[in-house]
Amino acid sequence: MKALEGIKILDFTHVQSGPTCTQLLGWFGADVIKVERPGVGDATRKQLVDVEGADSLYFTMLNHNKRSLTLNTKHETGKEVLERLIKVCDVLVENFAPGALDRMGFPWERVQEINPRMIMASVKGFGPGPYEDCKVYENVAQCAGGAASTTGFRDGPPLVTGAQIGDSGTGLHLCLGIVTALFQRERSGRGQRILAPMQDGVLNLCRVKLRDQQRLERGPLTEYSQYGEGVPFGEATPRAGNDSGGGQPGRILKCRGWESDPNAYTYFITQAAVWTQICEVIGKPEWKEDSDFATPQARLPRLNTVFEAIEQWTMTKTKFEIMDICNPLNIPVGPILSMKELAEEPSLRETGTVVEVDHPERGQYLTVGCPIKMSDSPVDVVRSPLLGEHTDEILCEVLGYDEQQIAGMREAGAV
Ligand code: CAO
Repeated sequence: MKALEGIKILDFTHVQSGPTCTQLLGWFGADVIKVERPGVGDATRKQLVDVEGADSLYFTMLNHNKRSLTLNTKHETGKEVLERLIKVCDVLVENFAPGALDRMGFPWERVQEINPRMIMASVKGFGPGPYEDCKVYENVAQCAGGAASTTGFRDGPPLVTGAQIGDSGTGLHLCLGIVTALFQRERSGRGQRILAPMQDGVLNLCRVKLRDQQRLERGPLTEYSQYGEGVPFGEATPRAGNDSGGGQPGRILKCRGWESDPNAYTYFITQAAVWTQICEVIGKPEWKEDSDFATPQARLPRLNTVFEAIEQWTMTKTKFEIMDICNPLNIPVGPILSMKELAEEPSLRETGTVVEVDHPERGQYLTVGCPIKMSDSPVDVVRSPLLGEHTDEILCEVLGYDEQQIAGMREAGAV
């Protein structure tokens, strides 16, 4: 038994944000029916292709544990099929451009009329307001949600991050909204509409930067490097390089091998509670008593000196040796792990976070499994469906069409 067993998801998602949400629902045990345009399918199937003729990794890695149904929702018969699907499904998830469902003839009011228990969940770039009609992709959301203006170094341009906080981050927000609405429906008997705008999701993840915006009105941000460097603050939360976001100063420092290995770095946090251990480890025992360095307050204007000394030590060790030395002393450090190192890490394979999947067109590939572990709802990662692989199965099992009817629909171009 899986947590969401028996829940049917009508999955109109494509590209990344929506598919990450419905993939999670599939991992939690829901029956995810991915609706795709006949002969075309999700555009990502054919984007960044690495094996000719096979679905791309972009598609396969975002669409596990789903069934694929091809359906032309602009065809009259296709619309009839869609109406029947709305009647029997619990959740409709979509991340079309604004207004696409309305143009298809299925606005929220109509969906609700067909099935009052339906939960209709949407990702859009922006919520109601000046930009609500815009099409939005990952980096646009990172820029419009405050992430880019606060990422990067002070003397450089705004930066986007490799973590897909606009797409996958919003998919997570949407997923939480869906399971919460399913819970509420247990008591109310009613469905509801859910909107997760990407701008809002990114801003939510940048909450601490809005915190700093308000702190800035009361004085300089003392934990930012620029404070110690005597650089005045402007009006908005600045970019802080690799400074730690919290009250415990931290930086990324070079480790042994940095000259040739772009990932020979460690994150190092000068946590106040373990300052004496840090002084011992880096060979600066005199700093324990020195009034310029003994307290967090005294260190704030001298963080460059502090981290330069720590880096002199980290450069003599590998990032893994630093972990081994610092962890027993409760000094928080983190090696900068490359994708190669993560892909090869045995413990991640054992927990199912990195999974090897077999695919009929492309053979074996690696993917990220479910990052949420539930003791009573284990996850089996099932390969992504081929385009329309389950069309007949779904039309027959879920909607009760017979072979002849399905053949007729196919001939008419509806499926
Ligand atoms: N049968 C018939 N038509 C279908 C169909 C089906 N099964 N599935 C989709 N279509 C149609 C849609 O109805 C739409 O038609 P209209 O333009 O006539 O209404 C058309 O296909 C294209 O859909 P779209 O506008 O959503 O797709 P796009 O490639 O032009 O835009 C994207 C892509 C992502 C920019 C846009 O969908 C969007 O802004 N989505 C919301 C924000 C979002 O999720 N962004 C993140 C994407 S991941 O980086």
